[in-house]
Amino acid sequence: MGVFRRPLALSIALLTCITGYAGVYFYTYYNHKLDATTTNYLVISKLDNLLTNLYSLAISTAVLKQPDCQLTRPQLQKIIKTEHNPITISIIKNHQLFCSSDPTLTLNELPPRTSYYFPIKENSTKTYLLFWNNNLYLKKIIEPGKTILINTSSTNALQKILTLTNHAKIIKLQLGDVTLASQGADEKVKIYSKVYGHSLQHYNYKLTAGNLSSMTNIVVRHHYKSLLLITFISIILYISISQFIRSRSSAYHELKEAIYDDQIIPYLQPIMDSQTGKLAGVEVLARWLHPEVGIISPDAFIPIAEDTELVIPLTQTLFEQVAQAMMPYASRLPNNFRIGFNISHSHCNSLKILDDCKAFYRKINHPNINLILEITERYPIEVTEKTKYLFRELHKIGVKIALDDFGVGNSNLSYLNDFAIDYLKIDKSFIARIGSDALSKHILDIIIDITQQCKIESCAEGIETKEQWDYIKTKPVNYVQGYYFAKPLSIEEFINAYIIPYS
Ligand code: G
Ligand code: G
Ligand code: MN
Repeated sequence: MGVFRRPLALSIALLTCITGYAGVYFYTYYNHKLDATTTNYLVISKLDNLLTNLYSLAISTAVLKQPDCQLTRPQLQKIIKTEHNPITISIIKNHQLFCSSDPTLTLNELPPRTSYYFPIKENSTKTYLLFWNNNLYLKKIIEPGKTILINTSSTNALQKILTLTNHAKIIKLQLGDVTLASQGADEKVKIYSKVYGHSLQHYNYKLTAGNLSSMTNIVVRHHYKSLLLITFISIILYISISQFIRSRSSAYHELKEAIYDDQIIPYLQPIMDSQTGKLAGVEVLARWLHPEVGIISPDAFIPIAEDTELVIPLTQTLFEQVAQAMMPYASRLPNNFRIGFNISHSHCNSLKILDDCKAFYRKINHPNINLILEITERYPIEVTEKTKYLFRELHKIGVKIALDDFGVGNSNLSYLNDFAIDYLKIDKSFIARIGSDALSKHILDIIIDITQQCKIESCAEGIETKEQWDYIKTKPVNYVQGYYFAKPLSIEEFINAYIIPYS
């Protein structure tokens, strides 16, 4: 009972929170992956372009007839004329510079074997890219002892391509043993949400694109507002679910469990004959014996029962418990002993109460007992054919109908006729004002008058003082009830105080 309330609300709130976080994480992850893929393709196409360009320059140079440099140089210069980047093409013969597009160039030294060589095409042993003196060269061997060397000024050409996109992305280019990274990045740096790529033209390189910081880092840094919002929503959700469960289903379920767990028990308040002052009956008042809270007043749970169908089993259990407990003492009770049950207005729409009354009589099985149903006058009761039928049938089996709390509610005198009311219970608020103001006293006298005129029995509720009792004593009221005579008692207390001593 109640114990599962908090974990349930907490689980739902946590689930929402985790789902929200996961959603943001995967959204970010997916977006960055997509971004990295796009970057990769872009860079690959630029690299392929560059390499294809260099390669085709080499091919164009290889097909030239090279009788001497004088004739060859203009042709080389013509080849590079269309290039945007500063490019030099040189032809080397037997380790000597034979001819170069740049007439000022003196290439004394060929790139040593220790510089970074690697085949530009897969399975190609004749065309290399190489890094030498911070420059990038394409080296193509066209026949033994004859080489074409194309210089694209510097490695900046590559760096520029690698750095051309969104600077949050890191790109690493792997050419054989050499790794180049986009500007500002250490090539050993760890890359998160990686995407790998290869040349589309079968050049011999590998590319990685991704992010420098971890995904969690990016999510926290870029989406902290969403995370805060999700956390906030989860907290609100937790609070509202807890409240909702507490106020609604939990109260209902707790009461339902209590009814079937026999925690709802009857208390009996003695009702006295105003002539003799002796016990004439009892009013059954529900109490909830809560294992943790203790005794709970009906004001706290009767409204929940009245709003739901629980009022029916609740009343039923009181009927059964009272019948069961009083059965052994029925013959020792005073003649015409009145047992009054409070019946909700919502209960009057159901014929079930008729069966409950029959069952009660069957169980008690003694002519001494007079069953009374107290229907509060505080809420209007619908006068329908069904209710009229119900009250007729109740009368047939000897059940009396009392109008409870009379005078404070609708004071609907037509009920007296419609339901053939047998008994009026005068509300305690009129009794409480005895001796204080004349008007209330007057109203009280009028109500008593009505009962006289209509030949209806009456009971004055809530007598607490001798003064009140002395006043009522002088009036034609049949019964009295109140703390002055007795408080509501448990069945055991009632039997010990009112039955055992007199038998
Ligand atoms: O005994 P107490 O003053 O706590 O009762 C408070 C209110 O609860 C009273 O108006 C009384 O009529 C109502 N009440 C007590 N027991 C029952 C019951 O079994 N059924 C209904 N419908 N009302 C009850
Ligand atoms: O609505 P109904 O008349 O059923 O309510 C009866 C309620 O009045 C019971 O809950 C009972 O505890 C309470 N009651 C009984 N006698 C007295 C009394 O003398 N004074 C007050 N204040 N309440 C009383
Ligand atoms: Mn009552």
